Amino acid sequence: PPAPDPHDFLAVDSDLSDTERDVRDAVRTFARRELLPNVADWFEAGTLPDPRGLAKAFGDLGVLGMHLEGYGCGGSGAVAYGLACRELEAVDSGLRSFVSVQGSLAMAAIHKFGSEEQKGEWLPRMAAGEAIGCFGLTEPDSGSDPGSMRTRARRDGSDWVLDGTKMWITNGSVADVAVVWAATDEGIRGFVVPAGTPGFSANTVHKKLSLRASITSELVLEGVRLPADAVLPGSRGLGSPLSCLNEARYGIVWGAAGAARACYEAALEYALSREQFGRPIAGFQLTQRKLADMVVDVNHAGMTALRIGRLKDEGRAHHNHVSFGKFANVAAAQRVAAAARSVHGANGITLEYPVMRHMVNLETVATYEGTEEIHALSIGQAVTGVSAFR
Ligand code: TGC
Ligand code: FAD
Repeated sequence: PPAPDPHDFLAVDSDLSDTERDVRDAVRTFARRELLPNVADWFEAGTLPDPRGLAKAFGDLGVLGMHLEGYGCGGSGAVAYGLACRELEAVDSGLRSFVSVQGSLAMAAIHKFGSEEQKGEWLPRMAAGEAIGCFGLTEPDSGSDPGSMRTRARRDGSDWVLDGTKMWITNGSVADVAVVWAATDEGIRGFVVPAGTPGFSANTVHKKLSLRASITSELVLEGVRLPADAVLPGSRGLGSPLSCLNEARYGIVWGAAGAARACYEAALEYALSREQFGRPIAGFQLTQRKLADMVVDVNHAGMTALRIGRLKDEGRAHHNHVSFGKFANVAAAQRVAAAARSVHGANGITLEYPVMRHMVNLETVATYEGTEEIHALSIGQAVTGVSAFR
């Protein structure tokens, strides 16, 4: 049998279909040509300089809402969507986030719970990247426990009036439309809030040390008056936003595998070319131990992602499978990024190499979409039958 390929040790990608491989190659080519040469500058600047151009480019590539059916969306399988996330996050977690928030959160909420009018109005434009969406669940005082949210929507005649604050909202200040979750007398419901609505404003969060090539915002809702048809009619209770989170968390399962792969590949290349004590540092046993640990983590993450993807394509992925994948793969990526950074020595602390950028991005990835602890508790509940959340 052929020797293992260092770039796909367990030949995980040989289990992909031709269609899946085509998606992988198209997104990889785009990401390496259009994103990779710029991402360090965007990260250093702490912003995305042209979010509308980026949205349009992602729309043209076909990755916005690519796993949703109809309304101009791609209708791809779960594995194909995961591969797109993997290739984007191999460049930067912030770029995968852009696609996750648009397709798996904002568009998925409208797709799952919206009326025909809402779907027809927003989904084709969002799939094309002509309209940017955001998803407002987290609040300053409600993060892991979104059920404690204070944002309220009350009826006033046939209108709805929303008051509250959302925090840490990706793309909030560049969005054309916000899907905002609010407590009502009928439980938590989702609302479609166009950006120009009086009383709605967004402030960009600055001084981030992680996910810098991404726009993060506070959303302020002060007496935002919306017509009766602004509510997502199918949304009822906390389970509605949580079901959208499953979609985005699934993308992170793959994305983290991509970030891990990028760090491992950078470390391997660096270790083979960097010489100390008269030979490449790849020849030292301690470096080889790091590379061995990395390649195991990268391949475990890849297999986990593909397994959960196949379950999802068969309609058998429970949300605790997704928790398993997010928990395992983000932790694996964090280990790989930290080890890869050390292999790079002083160069590893700069933006000339991708490793520390990935390492600090992964602090966000371990926090958003359910922290490491929340997913540990979900897995703990799944295996014991006992809830330890509260
Ligand atoms: P709990 O009583 O357990 O659940 C309430 C209802 O929801 C159901 N449920 C789920 N449904 C679908 N998917 C899931 N993952 C679900 N988890 C729970 C549950 O069965 C129940 O249904 P029902 O019919 O019985 O009412 O709720 P809890 O208040 O105890 O909270 C559970 C907990 C802690 C797991 C949940 O609140 C949680 O996941 N917290 C983490 C919050 C979070 O992940 N926030 C993410 C915000 S969005 C974001 O970060 C975007 S980042 C940008 C990017 O992705 O790039
Ligand atoms: P907290 O919930 O306050 O948690 C603090 C610590 O306490 C964590 O270690 C946590 O694990 C631990 N903890 C909490 N509860 C328990 C428990 N029961 N048992 C054990 N430990 C516990 N949100 C959105 O709605 N939309 C977005 O687009 C979005 N984008 C984001 C982008 C970025 C860059 C970041 C950093 C966050 C984003 N978020 C977004 C918010 C994100 O989902 C929350 O930060 C996350 O859910 C955690 O909430 P918190 O930060 O309030 O931490």
